[in-house]
Amino acid sequence: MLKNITGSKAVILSLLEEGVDTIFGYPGGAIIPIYDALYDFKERVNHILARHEQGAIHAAEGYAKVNGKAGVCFATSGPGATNLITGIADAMMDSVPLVCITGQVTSPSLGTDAFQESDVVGISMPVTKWNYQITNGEEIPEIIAKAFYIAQSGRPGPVLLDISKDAQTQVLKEFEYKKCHQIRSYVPEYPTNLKKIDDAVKLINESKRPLVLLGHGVIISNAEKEIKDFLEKTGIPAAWTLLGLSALPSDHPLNVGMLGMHGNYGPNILTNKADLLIAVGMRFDDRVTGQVSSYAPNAKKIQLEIDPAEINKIIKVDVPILGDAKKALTLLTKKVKANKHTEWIKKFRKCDKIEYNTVISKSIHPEKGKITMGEAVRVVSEKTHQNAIMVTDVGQQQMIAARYFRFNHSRSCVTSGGLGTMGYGIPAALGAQLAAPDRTVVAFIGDGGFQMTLQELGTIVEHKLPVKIILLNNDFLGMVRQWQELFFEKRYSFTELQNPDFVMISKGFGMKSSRVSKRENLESSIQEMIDHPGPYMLEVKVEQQEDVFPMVPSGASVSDIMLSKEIKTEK
Ligand SMILES: Cc1ncc(C[n+]2csc(CCOP(=O)(O)OP(=O)(O)O)c2C)c(N)n1
Repeated sequence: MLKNITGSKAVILSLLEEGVDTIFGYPGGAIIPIYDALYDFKERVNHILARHEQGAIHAAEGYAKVNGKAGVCFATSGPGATNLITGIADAMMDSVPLVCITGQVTSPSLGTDAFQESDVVGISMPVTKWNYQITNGEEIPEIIAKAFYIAQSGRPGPVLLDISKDAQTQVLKEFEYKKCHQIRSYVPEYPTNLKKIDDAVKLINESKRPLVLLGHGVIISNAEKEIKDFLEKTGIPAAWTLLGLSALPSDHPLNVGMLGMHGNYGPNILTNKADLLIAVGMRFDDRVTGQVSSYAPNAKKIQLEIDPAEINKIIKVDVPILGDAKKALTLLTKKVKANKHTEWIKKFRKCDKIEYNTVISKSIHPEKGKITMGEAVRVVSEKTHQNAIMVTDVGQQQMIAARYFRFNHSRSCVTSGGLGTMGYGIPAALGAQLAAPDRTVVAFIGDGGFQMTLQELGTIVEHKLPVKIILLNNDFLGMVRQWQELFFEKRYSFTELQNPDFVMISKGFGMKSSRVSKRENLESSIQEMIDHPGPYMLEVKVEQQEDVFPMVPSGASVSDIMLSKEIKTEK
């Protein structure tokens, strides 16, 4: 037990007790004491000074998504704290464990509109899993222990601790750190109900056309092996949500592709032909279900879900199985009959052919015209042998990357799913690289999103992180332009961008960079980028008005998926 240490030192020691070795942050007046304490621990903690608090928090998210541990983020009060809010909301939507620590004005001045005072506890309340203000330094170890427990247990999420400046400078009588393993009235995980497992087994054994919907929960619960065992025993095809991407290798014979608005043709239309859906760690997001009233009308539904709030929230299910996906899958696999669904899987493969001929071949192997986003993604994927971590920003490039990048390993897709936060990609990529220093990290970024957080190129260069940034530049806010084209009579209201010289900007930060606009130079440019040992930004000038297809128009049924502007679904 230590005696007479400051609250600030207690913060750092508590983080060390939790095994934290990387912190993303940005200092300011109200958090100077904590930064001062950090100064003595520079050898043990790698503090990454972002160039904007939004950069720090998205980097912490990228870090957490790749290694599964909580990302840690520091910011000062007022504007520092409010700059974290988008990232906190993003982490809440995507179940990313974060512990954010903000400095706050001294406790006597709380509520007086003191300089740089903002009520960050109030502001972040709806977008945190838990938040708390510390005004008595003695609470620091216990509250930090709780923060890590809450952020990382059950359905993970972001926690914010707001620590007043006087609590940081307070001298604590004693400091002892005890990890938290339980909190009264907080149930992170329910034990698996064996009766429900039996009910599910019966439905699975009877089903002729079952489909697994594989979500982020599979990755969060480290259930990659368990889902594979389940699929291989039952012979059931599996489709994934955007955040479930990479849980199952792309080449697995039971992998039938992506669900949702820009997902694959087969899993979308066949959702409505299935007689059983088995949702594993996914929350029936509107981008996946399309019109709810016409969703999967012929299917019974089983839902494996850790968060009771997600059961029956959007889709009424026949058999809810609350608890950890890994445990439930193990039980299910033991009890289900071995099976094959050869004829049913053939239907998916038939759809794949239709999609390949109408959409995919044109997108990834175009013969003429400007470079397409799809072919750039394909080449990067091939040249990294499906082993890279793929990071994206938000928009067309995100959907194209999710559709065409291929994976051998789990935890290899880092993207902003629920909130769809432009500006996420560059900082998330730097966080991902810090979490996996030995892996190749490639980040696909649009020209709009690039300009939202490009300041983090400086952070990447400072830390010599060998991130490869592929800027897919169409000189448009592409995804919005696509909606304007399809649904607003081509009235391109404020979506064309007057862009800067991105190569010059990147070079200004000290990052090696180049531009490619001709198909014949694409492969060699990408190879050069990959061979470069340090950070690299490759600008690819792509077709300006390419659309992402297939597309389930917003609010339409998944059966109404469009293969192109002209081709509607043959039902
Ligand atoms: C912070 C934020 N603002 C606005 C949007 C709305 N939005 C979604 S996609 C998009 C266009 C993105 O354009 P760009 O970054 O160039 O990527 P592209 O779609 O062309 O690949 C916009 C504006 C958003 N998702 N996030």
